[in-house]
Amino acid sequence: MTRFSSPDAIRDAFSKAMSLMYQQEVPQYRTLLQLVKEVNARYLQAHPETFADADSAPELNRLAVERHGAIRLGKAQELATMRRLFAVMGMYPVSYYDLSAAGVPVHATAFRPVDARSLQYNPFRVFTSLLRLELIDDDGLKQKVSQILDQRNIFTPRLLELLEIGHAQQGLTAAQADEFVAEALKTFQWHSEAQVDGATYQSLLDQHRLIADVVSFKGPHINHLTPRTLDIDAVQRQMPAYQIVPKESIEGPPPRRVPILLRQTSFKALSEKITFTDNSEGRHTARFGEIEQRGLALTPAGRALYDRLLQQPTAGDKAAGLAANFAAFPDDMHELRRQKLGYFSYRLSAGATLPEQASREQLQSLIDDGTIEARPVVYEDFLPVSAAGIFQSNLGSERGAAGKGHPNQLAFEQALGCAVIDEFSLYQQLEEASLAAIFDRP
Ligand code: OOG
Ligand code: NI
Repeated sequence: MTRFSSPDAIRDAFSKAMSLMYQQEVPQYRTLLQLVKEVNARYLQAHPETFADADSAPELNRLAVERHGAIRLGKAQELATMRRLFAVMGMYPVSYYDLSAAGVPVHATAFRPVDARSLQYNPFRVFTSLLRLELIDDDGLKQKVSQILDQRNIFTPRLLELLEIGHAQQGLTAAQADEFVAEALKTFQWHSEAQVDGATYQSLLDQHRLIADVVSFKGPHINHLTPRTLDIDAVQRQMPAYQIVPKESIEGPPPRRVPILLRQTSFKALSEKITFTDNSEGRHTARFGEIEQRGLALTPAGRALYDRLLQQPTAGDKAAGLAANFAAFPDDMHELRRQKLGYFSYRLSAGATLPEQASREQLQSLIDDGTIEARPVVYEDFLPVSAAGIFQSNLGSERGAAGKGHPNQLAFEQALGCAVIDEFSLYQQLEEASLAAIFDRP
């Protein structure tokens, strides 16, 4: 029997290689990593209870390796192959995100690990969006774009071979996995030589900056990487001291005692020199760095409340108004659980044994008497309104017209070649499995 590398190990190697590559390509990202590391260390010093459990080593490790990235694809076939590429690393498409509501002509999914152990090992995710040609209203340009994209191949021949080999063997050997990581990385790397001439670039840009970014290059360069911090307000405050220009405001919920979902901010995209096929030169603004703080995963009821409060008009100052609106969202672990607004994972407290006759109906009293502990399940996904804010802050002011769209999940899944996984069902399963491990005795 040949031994194969585990998908977790390949994902871990890939995410580390990607981070190294991006640190070289975008030195400000290296600075950002340093800042986040310092802020996290200070936070843990000030809050030693954070990962105080005996079994918290994996969580600390997770914090150190955790990040997400994003790419923007041009055509269905690219997305379908990307799905196979990510599957090798144990990453599957979760959730459908419609960005067209915010005037960004893409829809998206996030490829990520789905089971608890893989998430703990390395939760690397890639937000992957697909251009929606049908939202370009200029017919001539639309035709030109599809011609350019038709001719593009963003994967190396060897990578395609390795995908076939992996499929036939049902795995990759260690040597093949190394080669896979190196070949896959090439798809995500930056090319300063555009695959269009200067005039074409300009016409794409005039339609929408995003279209220029997707169509003008040989590959879907990784456009940002995002480490996870325990204190995003501190990172946001300190960025200028590190010569990093932060986005004006943090996306997502306001600061709270119990963090929920996801808060994100970024630094402004770099303006980079590029050369066109006619040898003329220009500048392109696409690549940036982002930071995020993750909190409790919300149930559909919690999410509905979040969405409602986020959309509520704010009085006066935006940040203060948002905080005032969110006063209606319980900010206490016990209350969040009692009102079933979030998902929790349960386990027996250290040294505790479950009474003989105990059943799920007694969950609350077993928590009250300290037999069982409830811990918040971390949100692993993304927020479309935040994502649109991140897109817009880095694409600069809107140019041209991107038709306001409507979601089209079916078309996205046809391009992908499968249905996306429902995020709520994953969190529900996690909670359920933790209860089953306590109560379903043989
Ligand atoms: C993706 C923006 C979405 C996030 O963290 O919400 C995203 C992009 O700009 O391509 O990464
Ligand atoms: Ni992001």
